[in-house]
Amino acid sequence: MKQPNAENPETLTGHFRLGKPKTAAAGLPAVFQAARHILAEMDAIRGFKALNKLNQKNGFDCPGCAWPDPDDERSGIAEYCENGAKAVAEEATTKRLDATFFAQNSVADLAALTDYEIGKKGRVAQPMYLAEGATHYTPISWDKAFEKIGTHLNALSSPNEAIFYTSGRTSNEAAFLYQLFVREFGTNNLPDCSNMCHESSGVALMESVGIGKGSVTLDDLYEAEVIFILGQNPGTNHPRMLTALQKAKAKGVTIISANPLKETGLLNFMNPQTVKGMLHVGSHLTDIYLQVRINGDMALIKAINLLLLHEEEKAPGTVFDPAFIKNNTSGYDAYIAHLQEQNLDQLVSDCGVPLEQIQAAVQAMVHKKKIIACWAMGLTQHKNAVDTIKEIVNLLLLKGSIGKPGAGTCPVRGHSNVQGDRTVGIFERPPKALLDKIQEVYGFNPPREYGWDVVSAIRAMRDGKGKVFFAMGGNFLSATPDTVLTARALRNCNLTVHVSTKLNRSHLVHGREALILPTLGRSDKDIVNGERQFVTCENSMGVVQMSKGNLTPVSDQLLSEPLIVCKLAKATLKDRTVVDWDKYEKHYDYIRDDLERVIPGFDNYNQRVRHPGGFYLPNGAREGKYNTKNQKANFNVAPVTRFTLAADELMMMTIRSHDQFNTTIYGLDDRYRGVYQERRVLLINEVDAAKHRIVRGDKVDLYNEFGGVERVVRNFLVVIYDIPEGCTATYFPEANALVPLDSVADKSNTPTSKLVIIKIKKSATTER
Ligand SMILES: Nc1nc2c(c(=O)[nH]1)N[C@H]1C(S)=C(S)[C@@H](COP(=O)(O)OP(=O)(O)OC[C@H]3O[C@@H](n4cnc5c(=O)[nH]c(N)nc54)[C@H](O)[C@@H]3O)O[C@H]1N2
Ligand SMILES: Nc1nc2c(c(=O)[nH]1)N[C@H]1C(S)=C(S)[C@@H](COP(=O)(O)OP(=O)(O)OC[C@H]3O[C@@H](n4cnc5c(=O)[nH]c(N)nc54)[C@H](O)[C@@H]3O)O[C@H]1N2
Ligand code: SF4
Ligand SMILES: [Mo]
Repeated sequence: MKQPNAENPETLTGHFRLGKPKTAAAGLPAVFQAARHILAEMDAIRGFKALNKLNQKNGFDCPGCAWPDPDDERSGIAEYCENGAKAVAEEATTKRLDATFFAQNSVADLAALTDYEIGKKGRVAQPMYLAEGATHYTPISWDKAFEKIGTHLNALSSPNEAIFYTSGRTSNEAAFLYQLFVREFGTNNLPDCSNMCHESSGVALMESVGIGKGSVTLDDLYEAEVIFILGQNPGTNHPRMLTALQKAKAKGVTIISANPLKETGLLNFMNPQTVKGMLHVGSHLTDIYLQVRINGDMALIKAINLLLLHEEEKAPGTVFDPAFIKNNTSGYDAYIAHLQEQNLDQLVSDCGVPLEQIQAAVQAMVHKKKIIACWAMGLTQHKNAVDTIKEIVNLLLLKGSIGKPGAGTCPVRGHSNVQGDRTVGIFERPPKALLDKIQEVYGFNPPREYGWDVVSAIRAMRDGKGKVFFAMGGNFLSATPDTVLTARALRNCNLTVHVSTKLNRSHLVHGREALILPTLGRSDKDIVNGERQFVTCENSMGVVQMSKGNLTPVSDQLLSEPLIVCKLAKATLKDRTVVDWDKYEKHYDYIRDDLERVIPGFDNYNQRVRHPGGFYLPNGAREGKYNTKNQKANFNVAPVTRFTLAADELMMMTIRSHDQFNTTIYGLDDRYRGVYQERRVLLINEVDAAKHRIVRGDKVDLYNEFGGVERVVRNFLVVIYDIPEGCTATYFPEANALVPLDSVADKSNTPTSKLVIIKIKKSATTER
């Protein structure tokens, strides 16, 4: 085994413990955990101050996920969940990393720590610079830092040699200015975390229903008859979705879940904001649990659609919605012909769900016309992700379940403003209308050639074509696939720059020179010219709201993201720029005024966003208007992809534990799944374990040979788990070194992080 996973230390904690998976989510333990995480990072007064304004209409947007807040009344005590509190604890920590810290800790020493240990160090407190060949970061002034970046950028032989990444926490204001600067500089190289996340949803929905976002609002969930949740673990990743599901349940909705794991949060929920919940009385959530095989969703949905067709044939016009289909869709006949060619037994065997359970799901839907489909990474990070999502849309179209209350698409977004970033122009494949508008409003001609997404950016850096890497947030090294290759790519750059709140591994696996630019987080008070500013974010349901931090920043040397972009633009473009960056530096209202002129749907932005709760952006699919090429909602015909595994091969999905936010590791427990104090674990079915002659607690190495390259991660502890045969699970990012860069989704180019072929070998290494 040649390639050790050097960029991701393979140390075990030595404290691994297994418990029983939990049968109900939240309750008192959630409240306890929230408090514990807050108090570990700050004193009680700061903690109270932060939580008191979290998700309130006059407060700040949760830096966790993109789940929406209620439009109407909000709880004055706690409008957040355990993981929202953890996100705030992580960001609002009072631990600070200044020049002394970086003088005492070399880059190599820090890189040897686990992601958990790195993250717990604290907030970066001043701009830091790593010179070529240096072992330690040293302080640098903001002016010098911008000058250095400008010099590097201007020395490139083409603007297309620079890459400008965005993670999804960046506000609308910062993101809008960022894409404006990047395009005036001359490139569309704007990869973002979305490329690894919901890109497949965006591509599928755009082609199917004409908008790359979901169509439902929170209130639709309460009007739905059926909510179908696929490839999503809301109990951990969108915990307040459970509150919404509980409310929907009380109104009589049927919940169907499709997931290879019996996720606790989908089973039962003890709402910590109710007396019952605190007394450990839970609400049952999922009615029909379809424990589908990894990537079995296409076959599963097709089987459902086929059985629905059989019912429709028995009583025409009663199961499908003929009027909707006739007036709004295209491709119905071809799709029905395709369904009729399907072999039900084959579909059943492909998805791994017993026929009776599929029939139960069909019975739950057969006479219902208000269905909502929710999904996340379990659908998007697959080779056939775009077609699978279109198959879900096929189901909704057959039932006329879109463009009316209580029905529609609900791709549940990840980062708190990932949807907003795309809305305001962070896109490597910008639509012509956006570029035309920028030209009209600003007077410069933005580049028309498409830029690099995440996967192509890594290839470009590897091949020496991408030379300066700039990241607006995120942790590119750990979040991307093929960690060893990506490390090589980043090290190949002349300069890597990270605008960051916390220290992370991407600062430690760097280009020839590197910079860390420390920035304000959501919870931080942002004062410009003596006036307190707010920024705005768009949640998963298209609501734009203001977010106003209220905590004193840990250092007076932090700059807000909008100001960083303005100063970067001035230092780089100098008198080449036609944009009035000085104006934007004076007040964020000026940014919003101009954003409104470029991006549709933001009319009277400054006025409307000051309205408590914000405003909804226009959404064609929600209103029954399908802005596709043919102005129709399109059925899609795509086959079930089948692949055979060799006898020693298994499928692996890389998933999140309950104690992390992407590469930020809050803690070492995955409480709901009963895994404690260790992240290097392999969840495997007992039959597969027996086949591989491994038992609980054994230490194994995982490897594969995709494209003739051997990839390996060492020291994973075996956990026997209720997961379908042939399927295994590990945590992201520990297993990312196994995800091949060239294994991507068709059309969306998203890494296939939910289906990696692996082999297992007992570890020869001793624990370090
Ligand atoms: N606390 C917390 N919240 C988060 C995040 C976090 O890391 N921590 N991350 C945020 C981000 S950026 C995102 S994108 C979201 C992610 O939210 P999720 O998509 O819920 O996150 P994952 O852990 O990747 O889980 C995917 C789920 O899909 C299932 N799954 C895997 N493969 C398949 C499959 O082939 N078919 C089906 N049907 N299911 C499958 C897994 O068992 C798991 O339950 O959460 C956001 N919110
Ligand atoms: N194998 C595998 N890989 C995956 C996934 C998977 O499921 N499996 N999921 C993918 C998904 S869905 C996503 S979205 C990506 C996530 O990819 P990223 O968005 O790149 O990663 P994060 O871990 O969210 O980034 C965390 C870092 O962001 C910085 N940060 C936090 N808040 C702020 C802020 O307000 N401003 C700035 N400037 N910086 C901030 C901190 O320094 C922190 O260390 O990972 C992807 N990678
Ligand atoms: S559900 Fe998401 S946005 Fe809401 S409080 Fe929890 S982490 Fe924050
Ligand atoms: Mo994501």
